[in-house]
Amino acid sequence: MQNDFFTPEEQKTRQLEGFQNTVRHAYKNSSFYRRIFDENNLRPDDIQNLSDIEKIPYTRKNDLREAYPYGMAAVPLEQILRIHASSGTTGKPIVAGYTKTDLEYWAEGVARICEMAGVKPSDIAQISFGYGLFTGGFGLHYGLEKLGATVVPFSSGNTERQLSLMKDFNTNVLVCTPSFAIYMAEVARELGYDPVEFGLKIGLFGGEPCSEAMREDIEKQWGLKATINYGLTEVIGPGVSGECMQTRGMHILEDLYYPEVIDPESSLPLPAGERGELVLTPLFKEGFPIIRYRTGDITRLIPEKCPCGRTTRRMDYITGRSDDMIIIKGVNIFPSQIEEVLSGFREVSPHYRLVLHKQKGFIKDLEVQVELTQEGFSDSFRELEALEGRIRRHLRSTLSLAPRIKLMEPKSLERTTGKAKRIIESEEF
Ligand code: DLL
Repeated sequence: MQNDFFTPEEQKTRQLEGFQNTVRHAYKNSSFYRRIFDENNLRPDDIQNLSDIEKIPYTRKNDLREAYPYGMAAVPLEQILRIHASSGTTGKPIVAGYTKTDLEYWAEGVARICEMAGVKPSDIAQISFGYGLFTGGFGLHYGLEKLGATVVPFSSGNTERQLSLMKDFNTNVLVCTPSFAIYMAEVARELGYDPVEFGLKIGLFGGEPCSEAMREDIEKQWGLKATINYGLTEVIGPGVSGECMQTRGMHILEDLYYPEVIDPESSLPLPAGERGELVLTPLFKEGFPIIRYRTGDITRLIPEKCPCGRTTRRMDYITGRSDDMIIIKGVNIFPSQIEEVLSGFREVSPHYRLVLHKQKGFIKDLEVQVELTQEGFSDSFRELEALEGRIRRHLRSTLSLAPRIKLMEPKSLERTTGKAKRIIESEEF
């Protein structure tokens, strides 16, 4: 696992080599990239150093949708050993196919992410991500096995049984979305347990944003160290980046994934350290290679070195997706801004929902449904009204816009065992 300790020069040499190999392979074997290169008068030999990659156009989600199901393949289908897909909310799913070599790199990468987070071969890890077309379950599964940990492949759902097996099997690592970790703690309490009694040591959380408030909540409730990791189906699945035990940003496996950050509007590269849209190129992929993929995820690369000594750069937590931005009455809002304001109120739970009231396709109004905690709940109308007023004022000063607030009873918002769905659209006529 010395890969995380390369000097910057060694890192660059490896990245250039990986980039050139990927470009050569894609040009030769992918009809999609052959067309893109030809249209732009590019040849693989035009990539002589890392800055040359800016000559290559970005690949976007829509390109992958149009290529459904196998248009991105660069090997004969008999060499594809596994297929995953991400459903998204609209349109056709995005398909990813993996060769034997791709699966080996993937497992190796996820193993490195788990090791960075402090997981040891002697640990017992329960995987509560869905197994199936979603990459979360299988991705973490093979990575943890590669590391030598004991895997309990529970998959998602059936929360009470998850908890009872966790106790019986002496599980000490929990692998799931942060929102499911919160929900599991809630169910454990309802069953009369203090989650700390479960003896969990490390959480490997990913697949959706996790605010600092959520992390603190999870760590306090379970008495574990919560680490966050990141990835996406289009690029591989989980295992693109993950936190070391310093938990100050996610180390990107830079020998395997080449990161860039661009301005989502102008599409131009941003100076080091600035926040923008993350663009990724996996440097080893055979099955469905992808070059300069616009992830839609908003983050920044952290220029400072990590105290852990690894030389791989870290990416900051995702503050939103470029397509999550809500534009309402000309004001741009990211759901994470709302989450941050809400997390400052001890009367409200980490569960919230944003309802976009639309008229003729435009967002007319934003309603923030805020779930109260048991302590925040009150019989007094006046107290609730005062709380609502305080939340609205805080949101107005952060967003420059005052959304509608709807206080919800404790435990009334739907819980999920996978990724939380925070945004709902409602069309008004
Ligand atoms: O969610 C892969 C994954 C599974 C990563 C398990 C980590 C753990 P998709 O279903 O294709 O793949 O969704 C990818 O989820 O573009 C981000 O918007 C979001 N996402 C994933 N991890 C994080 C994270 C998997 N740590 C999309 N923080 C990505 C914020 C995340 N968002």
